Amino acid sequence: MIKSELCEILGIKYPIIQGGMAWAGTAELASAVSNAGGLGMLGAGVMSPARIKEEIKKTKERTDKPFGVNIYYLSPDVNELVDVVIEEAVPVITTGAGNPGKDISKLKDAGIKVLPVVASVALARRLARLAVTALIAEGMEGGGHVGELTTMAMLPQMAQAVEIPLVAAGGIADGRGLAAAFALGARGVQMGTRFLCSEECIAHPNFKQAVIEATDRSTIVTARNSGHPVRVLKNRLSRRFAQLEAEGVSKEELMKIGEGALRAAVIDGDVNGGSLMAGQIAGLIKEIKPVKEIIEEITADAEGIIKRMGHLVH
Ligand code: TUI
Repeated sequence: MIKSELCEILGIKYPIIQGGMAWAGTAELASAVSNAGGLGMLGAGVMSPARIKEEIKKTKERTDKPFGVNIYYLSPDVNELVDVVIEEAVPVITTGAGNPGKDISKLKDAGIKVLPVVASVALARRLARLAVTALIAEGMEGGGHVGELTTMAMLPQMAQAVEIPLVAAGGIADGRGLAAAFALGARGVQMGTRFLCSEECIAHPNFKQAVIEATDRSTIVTARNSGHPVRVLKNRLSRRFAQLEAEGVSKEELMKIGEGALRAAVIDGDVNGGSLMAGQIAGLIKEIKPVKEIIEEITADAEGIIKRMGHLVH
């Protein structure tokens, strides 16, 4: 069986964290992932603090296993969201799209495990000094808000720089990816796009179908000029987005369009006008499966791969 120290640290069976996807990371998905032995995550994303509180309550009703909340640091409600996770004694939080440094001691004092998403060695070093629980190194292969480095290039450099456990994210959706993550120095993986295409995820069937139909070159990064680049499936909106960017539309305006469009994709299934956030690995995903099957298949495949890799040593 595949296990690592991440399992002991988080109290989970398999070293797999579900990406805290905005709109799609609801109680339904998070509780399914936690019940299957991974770490389920609620995507606070652009949800209001009141809404996320409801999702936390729903998740607690559906699982007695650890779960977490992802706090998106570009959200205007970050401070309130931090208060909510403390009030609700959420076991784990991940953070994204910013530096959560100012909130670490408050969260740790409340007994919450903190796993910031980082996209550079510099931020990893700074947060390691604040003794966060672990770091999620998310490469630009991932969907949604991305940095500049690839998972492949970032992991070994981060593993060299810090001693705390690392979780690899971006470009991982199967046993090969999990095995590779261990080789790169990670102690586990975070996956978003794979779990988006699960039976339990509430994302609209049209969005899931668009991922199933995607190939290796179906995604692009938009809004690079705005300082908040976002990886999405190519469609009418992403082409319009690229045009607005070229015309110099402000980054606030682009963010606003992006937020409304993410809801349109996930909830309404608008595959033309919606923001279909998905990672480069979308082309590998060919079936919508139950969360438990996804997790068990990936861990069993990784186990086989790691065992067979032993044969390379003579
Ligand atoms: O947060 C994500 N991915 C997301 S959040 C999201 S919600 C959204 N909704 C509408 C428009 C745009 C987004 C969709 N996808 N991933 C975590 C992540 N964090 N990836 C990269 C980073 C990151 C980047 C820079 C983290 C820290 C950072 O710090 C800058 C620095 O100071 O080094």
